[in-house]
Amino acid sequence: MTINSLFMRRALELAQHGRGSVSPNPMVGCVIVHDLGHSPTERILGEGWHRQYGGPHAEVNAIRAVSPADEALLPESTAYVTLEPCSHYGKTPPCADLLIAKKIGRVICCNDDPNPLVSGQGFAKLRAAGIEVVTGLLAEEGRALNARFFTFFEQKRPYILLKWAETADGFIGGVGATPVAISGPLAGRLVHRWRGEEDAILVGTTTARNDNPRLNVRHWPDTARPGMAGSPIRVVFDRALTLPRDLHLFDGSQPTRVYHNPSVTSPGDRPNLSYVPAHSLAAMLTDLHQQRIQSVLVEGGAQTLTAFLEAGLWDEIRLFRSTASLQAGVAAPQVRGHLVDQQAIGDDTLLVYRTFA
Ligand code: AOF
Ligand code: ZN
Repeated sequence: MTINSLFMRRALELAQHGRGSVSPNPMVGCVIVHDLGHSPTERILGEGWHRQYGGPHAEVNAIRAVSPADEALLPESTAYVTLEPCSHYGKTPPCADLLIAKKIGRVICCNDDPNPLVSGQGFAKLRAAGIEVVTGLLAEEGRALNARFFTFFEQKRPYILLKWAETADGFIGGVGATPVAISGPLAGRLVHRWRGEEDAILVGTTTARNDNPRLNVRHWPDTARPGMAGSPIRVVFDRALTLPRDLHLFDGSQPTRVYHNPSVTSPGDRPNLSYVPAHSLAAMLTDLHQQRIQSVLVEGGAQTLTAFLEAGLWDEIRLFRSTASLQAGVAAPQVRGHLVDQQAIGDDTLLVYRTFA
């Protein structure tokens, strides 16, 4: 490992402290190291990360951490930042301006910021001020850290997580309409934690009808993200609008979007319940993007999961495999992807697949 990647790994590590508190902003970390010219050995002058949506960015916190005595060393120092410093006046002033004002010697980043408000302009500002800029260091790690943020801006759709539980013999459901429990209680709690981490939760009509899910965060503390107006939103694709109106989904307790075929007339919006015409999954995802939804957890059922898989519209699969067998029922979808994690959750095995390694 080079010395540069060592410091960048530290910056990536710091960035992760923002998990759950900065969405829809990216997690960003910054380490300022005195390493140019005079120092015999490198020394960290300051570290910081983006802690809170709306709060100071990583670079600001790192600069603030530098002692007054060390400020004079900034022209001989490198700022390792996991993301291109911003160039815009958002909730905070531009980080590029701060780095220029502090006369930082060099800036090294993992990735360009995909946000069109910034993209490339942060680097351009720094270079115009004569600051050396290097980007692309640990680029894959940087992208994986903020996969939701990158997917949202680059693909103009939310990051899509598919979740299901299957038996050891490959069934996702039983023969009739009555739901069968496949994964155990610990897996169930974990799913509630995941719900709290994503912007939206989606189910298909069959699951909505048969399971009557609430799609809320009950079995885990809901750390509502400050950037979101109430989280997570509930989503159902009820093409022909045939779902009974007394389902939990329609109780108005959380923002809910019901997508339907444009040819069907909707009953009209109610508080926390919106009806949106969409002729395809892709159209639905475009609307969610317009609603600034960065991620969606798809909780089934088999038809819905298969539709996403077959359209290639997924980024991550979280699959619980139980030890039970059903012998008959609804076959689980086939998975193709990189297995990136595998762990025991109670009696079940959680397998995580991604489209990227
Ligand atoms: C950075 N450092 O730590 C973060 C950046 O509304 P604002 O002012 O918080 O700006 C949000 C945008 O700024 C966000 O969409 C992304 O483009 C960038 N985030 N930039 O230089 C940081 N969090
Ligand atoms: Zn910034």
